[in-house]
Amino acid sequence: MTPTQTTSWNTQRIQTLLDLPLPELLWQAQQVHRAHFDPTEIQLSSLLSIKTGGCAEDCAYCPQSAHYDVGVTAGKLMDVDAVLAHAQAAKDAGAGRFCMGAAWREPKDRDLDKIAAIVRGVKALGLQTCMTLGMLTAEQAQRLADAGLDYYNHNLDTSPEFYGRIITTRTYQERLDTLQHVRAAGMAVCCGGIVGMGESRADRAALLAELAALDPYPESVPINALVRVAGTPLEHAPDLDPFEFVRTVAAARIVMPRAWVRLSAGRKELGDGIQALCFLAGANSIFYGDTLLVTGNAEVEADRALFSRLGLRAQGLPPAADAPAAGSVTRRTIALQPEN
Ligand code: SAM
Ligand code: DTB
Ligand code: SF4
Repeated sequence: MTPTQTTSWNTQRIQTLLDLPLPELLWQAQQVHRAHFDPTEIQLSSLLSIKTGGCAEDCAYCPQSAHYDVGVTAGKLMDVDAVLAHAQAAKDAGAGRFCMGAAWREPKDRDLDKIAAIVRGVKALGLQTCMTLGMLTAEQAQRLADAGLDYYNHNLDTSPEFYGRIITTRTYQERLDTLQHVRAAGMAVCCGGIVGMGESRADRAALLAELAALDPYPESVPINALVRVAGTPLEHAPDLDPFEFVRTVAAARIVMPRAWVRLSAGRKELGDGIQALCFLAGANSIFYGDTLLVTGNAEVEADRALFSRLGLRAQGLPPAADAPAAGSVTRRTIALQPEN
């Protein structure tokens, strides 16, 4: 068994976690989080759409699908230098990882030379690299790994049972096959899903069970809150109870203890209070930068202010001069207990 594998989390057990009173669930998640991470450290990933719109797939949430009239103009794969300029700016703003997305069902082999040049260039800037380009064959995954790509993002999105309501142009099994090719090529896996598409709590439990059963489970788990984009079939999806999002984050932390659990799309709409609860629930990564792929993200200045108010710091940066270290907070709290 690999170090990051867990075998015992089935859908039923995860549903039991999700059903806990929120204080119980958060307490369990916090204990797991603190056993593996500094709870004040947050990993920052910045996103860039390197090929936008016109996608052949019919993912019901996605503004980049050619099936829906959203007003996104389809573009070509960006040139290497243009991507590197965005990557440098992300690095200058404090990001540690640069994630690049393409609105493809799958990359064409003829695109991979340029993709490899982009990976090499971004790495040379001193950033970790992640790409999400759709389905990969084993050979394509190997070419990306050979170029030095650190992470590949490919989401399961939702439970196997709910999946058919969201996407009809590719199967759940095809997603699992791509993840297997990414692993076999030696890259780290970034894989998560979307909350708020009208799925049930049982569906969220089943998604987390699928993720936890990957062997090993993903190093990085993006939890997206659906961004309801006008023109997509999910434009009028019912409002999500934000505490359901917090619960999903907490359960992800518990069932995948060493994963970086990322607050992803929809973070801005969650607001500061719910984001703070998510950090208490074990989230320790965010998408950082003013845009996601085609929709807006929380602004960089707002994130800096939030981190300062919460005493959080970006991974790799020292704590602010006036911030107490995580360990000293714990010790001070203990010292305040009445002595026997
Ligand atoms: N085309 C590639 C693919 O789907 O494999 C990569 C890009 S795709 C935009 C990456 C992920 O973004 C999707 O799997 C989905 O989880 C997330 N996503 C896309 N649109 C979203 C939305 N409106 N709200 C929340 N998450 C979204
Ligand atoms: C992921 O799980 N979320 C990111 C990233 N992986 C590529 C994408 C979010 C997209 C949100 C809608 C948009 O801007 O297109
Ligand atoms: Fe295409 Fe990816 Fe959007 Fe699906 S999520 S429509 S595959 S860009």
